[in-house]
Amino acid sequence: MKIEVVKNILDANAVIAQKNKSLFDQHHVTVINIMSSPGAGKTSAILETARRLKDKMKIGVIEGDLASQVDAEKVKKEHLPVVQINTGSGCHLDANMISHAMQNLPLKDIDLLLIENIGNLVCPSAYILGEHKRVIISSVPEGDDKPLKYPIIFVDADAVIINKVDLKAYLKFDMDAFKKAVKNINPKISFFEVSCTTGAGLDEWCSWLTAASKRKS
Ligand SMILES: Nc1nc2c(ncn2[C@@H]2O[C@H](COP(=O)(O)OP(=O)(O)OP(=O)(O)O)[C@@H](O)[C@H]2O)c(=O)[nH]1
Ligand SMILES: [Mg+2]
Ligand SMILES: [Zn+2]
Repeated sequence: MKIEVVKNILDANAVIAQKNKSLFDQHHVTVINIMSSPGAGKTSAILETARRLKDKMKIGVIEGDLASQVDAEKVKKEHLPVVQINTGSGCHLDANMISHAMQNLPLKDIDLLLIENIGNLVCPSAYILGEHKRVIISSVPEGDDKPLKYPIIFVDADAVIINKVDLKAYLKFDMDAFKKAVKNINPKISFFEVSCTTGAGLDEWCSWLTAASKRKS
């Protein structure tokens, strides 16, 4: 019985996510759901991506955190439209939250919407939001064993950014072992080795994102 209740919640979420997606498609907005553990570099990646792509496309952001507007304020300084969602004790974003947040965004003026999910490698994977692509950010200090311990987050992802490669010299991180573990879960996933601090690898990531975006005609 308990399992049935959970299933109903996820079914209800999927219905709202589909409505969100229809609205995004109607406005030709490409939506990326960015998931990672706390501190892996979601906000840093959003800011660096926006700096590189803002002359090519109009970017909007939804920030998810339990509390505070810290991340939204950083995005606002880049002069991008942004909505902050505070979940209180909630450990993931869901489609209903996005449905409310998107009412406060100028969708007709946005080509690419970057959603920063709550820092968590578990349940964000179960809640689709209406996104077109799912991206995981892992980072060198977290260790190369995360795909073995938290496989679920990689199952439906389209790309993995491995951030903080500037710290490789100081930490043991076996890149081949990490990629092998991810490919065992999801063979089709794309990898980007980047540093949001030095800028390494960000152009390749931005090219992938540009190709993934459905541009407005
Ligand atoms: N050395 C190094 N530090 C980085 C890099 N990217 C981000 N950081 C640092 O890592 C910390 C966390 O980065 P954020 O971008 O805030 O991470 P986040 O995933 O948005 O964090 P939450 O929103 O709290 O989950 C900050 O101190 C960043 O400056 C990187 O490529 N190299
Ligand atoms: Mg953040
Ligand atoms: Zn959760």
